[in-house]
Parts: sequence; C-alpha cells; structure tokens
Amino acid sequence: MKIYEGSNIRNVALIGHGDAGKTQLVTALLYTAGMVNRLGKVDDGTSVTDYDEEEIERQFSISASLAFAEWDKAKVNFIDTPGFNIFLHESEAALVAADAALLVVHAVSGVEVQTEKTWGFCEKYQLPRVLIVNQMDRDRASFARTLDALRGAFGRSVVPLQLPWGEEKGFRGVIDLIDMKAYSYDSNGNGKARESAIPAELTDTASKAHEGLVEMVAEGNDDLLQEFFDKGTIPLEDLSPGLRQAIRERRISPVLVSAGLPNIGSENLLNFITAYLPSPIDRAEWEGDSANGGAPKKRRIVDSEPAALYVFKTVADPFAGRVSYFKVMSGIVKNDAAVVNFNRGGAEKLAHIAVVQGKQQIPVGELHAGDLGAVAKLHDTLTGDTLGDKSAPILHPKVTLAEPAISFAIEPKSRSDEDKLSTAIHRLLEEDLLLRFSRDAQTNEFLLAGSGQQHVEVAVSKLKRRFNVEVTLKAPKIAYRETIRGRAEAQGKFKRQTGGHGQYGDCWIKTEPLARGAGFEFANEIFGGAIPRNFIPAVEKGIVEAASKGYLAGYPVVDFKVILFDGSYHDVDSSELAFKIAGSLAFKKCMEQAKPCLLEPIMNVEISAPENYSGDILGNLNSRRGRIQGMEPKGGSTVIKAQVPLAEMLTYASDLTSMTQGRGSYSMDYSHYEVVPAQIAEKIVAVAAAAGHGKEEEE
Ligand SMILES: Nc1nc2c(ncn2[C@@H]2O[C@H](COP(=O)(O)OP(=O)(O)O)[C@@H](O)[C@H]2O)c(=O)[nH]1
Ligand SMILES: [Mg+2]
Repeated sequence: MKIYEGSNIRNVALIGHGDAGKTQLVTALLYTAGMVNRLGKVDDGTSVTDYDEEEIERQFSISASLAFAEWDKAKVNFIDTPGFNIFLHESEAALVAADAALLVVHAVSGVEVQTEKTWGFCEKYQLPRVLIVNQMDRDRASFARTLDALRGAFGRSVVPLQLPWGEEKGFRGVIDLIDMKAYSYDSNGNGKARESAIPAELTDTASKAHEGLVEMVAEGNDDLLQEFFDKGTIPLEDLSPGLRQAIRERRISPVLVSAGLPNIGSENLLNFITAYLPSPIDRAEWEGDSANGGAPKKRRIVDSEPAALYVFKTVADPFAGRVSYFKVMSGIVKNDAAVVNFNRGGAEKLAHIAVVQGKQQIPVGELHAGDLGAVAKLHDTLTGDTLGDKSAPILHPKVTLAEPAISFAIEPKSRSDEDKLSTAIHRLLEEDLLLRFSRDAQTNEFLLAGSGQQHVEVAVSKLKRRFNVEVTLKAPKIAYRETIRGRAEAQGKFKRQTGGHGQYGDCWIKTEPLARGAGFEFANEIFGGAIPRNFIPAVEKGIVEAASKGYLAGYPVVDFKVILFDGSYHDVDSSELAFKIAGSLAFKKCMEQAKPCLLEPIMNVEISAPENYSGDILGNLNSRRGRIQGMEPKGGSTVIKAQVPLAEMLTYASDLTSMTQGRGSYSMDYSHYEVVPAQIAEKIVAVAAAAGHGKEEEE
C-alpha cells in the first residue's frame, strides 16, 4: 500500500437524504478507479460500504463507513454516511473527519428533509460542499427542476459545473462547463468517460451556464474580476485555480450530475474531486483544549507537528474486538507507536494501523497528517478521544449530539442472556453515541433508549447477531412528567415519640404552578425560627425526593414552586430525617389538592412525500392528535409540518411507508411538553398503577 502525504489526500463524506444513492455512488467510484473488480450493488448486498449484516438485510446504511480510491496520484478517502433521520447522528459525528462533503440529491425527489439537515451539518463544520444530482437515469428525473429546488433552498452560491447529457433513460454522460467538453459513458458500466465536442443542441445552454459559472468565480476575486471585465471571459488556466479557491472558501457550492447504478459520470467526478476539492492541509489550523487545563492550543494538519489523532468512530467487532477509526490531526502516525490517550491519561499502542476499504482493513506502516485509518484493540479509548505524542498533549473538540427521544424496556430471554447482556450492551454503546442503557429504579427493568424505534430495534438485532444475546423488546416508554395546575397549602407532620429517642418534624408549605420548562423553585419564608435554619434544607430535600418519584403515575413532578412558611420543632426529637419526611408528607398532601396532571413530549414532525399522498397523510396526522403547522411544495414533493405527541408517533415509520408505498419520509425533533388530555391521562395512570407506580399509601 502506497503512503500518501496530506497534499495528495482528499477526505470526502457522502451525505444527504436516505435513498439518494450515496452508497451506490461510492461503490461505482471505487469500481471505476479499479479498487474493486466488479460493480457491486446495494440491492444485491454487494456494495462496498453497506457491508454490515444489518445494512445488507435492510438495504440501507446504518452507520458511517470508510473506503478509498487511488486516483491520479491522489488518495480519495470516502466516508459513506446514513441518510435516514434515526441514524443521522452517525453522519453528524463522522463529518469531523471530512474536508469536503458530496451532498447527494435524488434527481426525482429533489430537496428533501435530510438534504437540508445535512447541509446544516456542513455549516456547523464549515465544510465546502458539492451537490450531486444523482440517479439522472430514473424516470421523471429532472436536472432543471432539481437545480431550481437547490437554489430555492440554498441560494445563489449553487452553481452548475456540469449539465446532464440526456435525462431519464437517455442519460448518457455529462457536459463539463469548465473545459466545455462533452463526456459520454458506455452502457457496460465501466465508469470511463469518452471525450467529444458538446453536441449542437446543447451548445447554447452550455455557453450560458459557462458564463454564469465564470461570473460567480470572478465575483469573489478582484484580479479575476478585472480580467473578466477586460476580456469578457476568463481562460481555463485562471478559471481553475479561481474555482478551487471559491469552493474552498465556500462561496460556490458546485452542482454535478451522476447515476451510480449505471455508473455514469464517475470518471468526471473523480477528476473533479482530486482537482478541485481541498486537501486536509488546505484547512485552517484547528483549536484544541490543552489537556492539562491551560489555554487552548492551535495545531496545523501538517507532518512537521507532533503526532495527534482523533477517534471519530468505534466499531464493536465480536472477533477483532474494538476497532477505532481515526483522523491524523497532525504529525505522522507510525505503526506500533506508543501514544497517550490525552482524555484518559492511559498509554496505548498503535498495533497494526490500517487503511479501511469497507469491511476490509489493509495494514500500513505509517499515516500522514490528514489521512484516515483504523487501529484495533486499544485498551481504554472511545469515540471523541485524542491520542498522540506524549510530549505535546492536546484535546480535539468533541462532537455533541442530541439526546435520545425514546426508551424501550428490554427483557433477556434466558438467564444466560441476562448474564451476557451488560458486557454486550456496553460494547454497542461504544460504537453508537446515541444509545443509552439504564435500569429503572422502581421496576428494575433494563431500558434501552435511542433516536427512534428502528434505532433500538437495530441495536437489539446486533446484540443477537454479534454477541449471541437475545432480548425481547417491550412497549416503548414515553418520558412523561407530572405537574400541577392549581395552588395548594398543607401541613406535613412526622411524629414518633413513644419510648427512647423520638422523631419530630413539622412544616407548612404552599405550592404553585410555574411556567412550562421552569423546573422547580423553593422559597423559604419562615420568620421567627418556627423551624431552625439547619433543618430547612432537609424539608426541601424531602420534597425534591418525593417529587422525583411522582404522584399520579410515578413520573417526576416539574414546573412548580414550593414556599415553606411555617412549622414547629422539638428541642430533642427533631432531626434532619424527621424534617425530610415531614417535607415529603406535606408535598403529597399538596399534590392532592393542586390539580395534578400529566405532561407529554410534543415533537416537531416534518414529512415529505409526493403530493398525491398529502390527503392521507393529513388525515392520519389528525388521528394522531397532530396539529398541522404548514404545507409547502418542494422539489416535486410536498413537505408537511406538524406538531404531534411522541406517544402517537411510535409506529409512524412503518405506517408512513405503507401509506406512501415507501415514497414518504419524515424526521422529528423534540419541541416541548404539554398537558396530556384527561381521557388519555387516565389510561396512563391506570397502567402505572398496575405496575406498582403512583399514589403511595401514606405513613
Ligand atoms: N436508477 C437508479 N437507481 C439507483 C441509483 N443509485 C442508487 N439507486 C437505487 O436507489 C436505492 C438507494 O440507493 P443507496 O445507494 O442505498 O442510497 P443511499 O441511502 O443514499 O445510500 C437502491 O435501491 C439503489 O439501487 C441510480 O443512479 N439510478
Ligand atoms: Mg447508504
């Protein structure tokens, strides 16, 4: 395996909505570059980057994977990412390793929900982005309509560098607007281009588009602008560097066309990547925290700096153990090097560093600044850690992701499954940053939380396949909360004064509702020492503990204020414990009168589907207590926005698929909590009571 220096490396991530064709496109590019000896297909389970059993079975990407092509003296590292909303955190986390993104857009569906979301990730990481209008060979594919949609969504920085030569079944190649030539592709899928003059029927459109490109390149560069005014155009030898600079500075988001399945456009795309996208060393220096608490440090991605690498992904392999994927953030990383984990302080050995081609790892002797690689069996290193030369500690900033929205109880099928569960789950947590595992304090059930039902289902399936641990997934749990709608006042008195040392605590409190999201407030309005100062925190503690256990159905009580205004004590028998119990008794009495109610999480939901399904989708949202917020056409489909209780969205993925024959997609984010309607609340309370939660007997 040849060793590449940073200037000859390109790290490009493929991002975008699910089914846009990212995985198929990577496979086509790898085949064209001669890295694999046949053109694999996602649909046959033979793509390079969807190699995991879970991905092959479901035919879509679940986690980010790596591949590389050696092309024109350069090495292009591809990071293929999932586009489905529930796995999108994988894409977000893996983008740290990229220096540019190929945002793949479906030529029929146009701009979709995750197209915009992943564009947002590029903004977050300040990544140059290239828009690929893909699947140009499909029925109803349209470059003009998709380009309009892209401009509508992302503005005038969107500039075509290519036009399709033909569309739908007639799609056969691309018109390059930089060198103004036409490139056609064979129907045998070899991905190689044959150059010719632009066909007569396309010359006018191509010239116009070329002028548009030249103007946009000149706009941000005074020298080029002068040249443009003087000559009316810019020759290729000046246009090329100008364009490269405009892409790097993110003034232009170029648009290219392709079709991964018939492998059309690949050679042009590979040439474009190596010629126009920035290398890792073109990026500005990065800022990291000093590992020992000092001022932040700057580091450049060059070989001459001390070695440092950032782990952006971890894979739990049942045989190879833990595999860490990393980017060399400075210096040269050598095989067998002894390094330090700056986050955890431990020593690690980089035994068998490798480059990654899908499921395959190819050993290398060293990797230079900017390159991507993998290493197995690190002792104590997780995603987000920085490792390196112990003389120069630095911490690369970590990626922060959203919190999981839904949690399921899981039950081991047998005793032996239960014994193996915890170890296996912890391996999975290492590889999936959005999975959470816990144990319900009251019911003792194991809880697995993730971004959606399918996310948790995949985790359960991995447990079985990789670790031979079988669990059943029980009904999902919504994180309900409780609150009050009225004011109340009550006394809590705890008195045990029969024989020996007694117990005495007595308090009077008032409770009142607070605004949604305000949490809990406690005010002490005791005057004249009715309760001695040192016992007041105990009263508060008793209330907080009782509130965390809930009153109606065992869910934490939130958004209320407690005012402690009176009480009494006993010189000998009063204790912290007695006042704590008094506080909790007073709280429970207040809850009785304060009109308690349940709160549920409400989600912002965005659904995208062809227009003719809108009626069904709206009707269905109504039956789910949804509130429609808006509806707008976007690139050939309709986007419907609504607010819907999470409890009503648990089966949405499969229902939407059957409602739209698989053509609809949706994403959702947490919005806020709202009061649960009384009838529904009654059922939740009844279920909780049956499980032993909720209103307790008083002492
Ligand atoms: N006709 C056609 N189908 C394609 C093309 N690229 C991908 N597909 C199909 O579209 C589906 C999704 O492709 P995939 O690469 O998994 O999309 P991803 O979710 O963006 O990775 C699969 O069934 C592919 O066979 C293409 O260029 N033309
Ligand atoms: Mg994919």
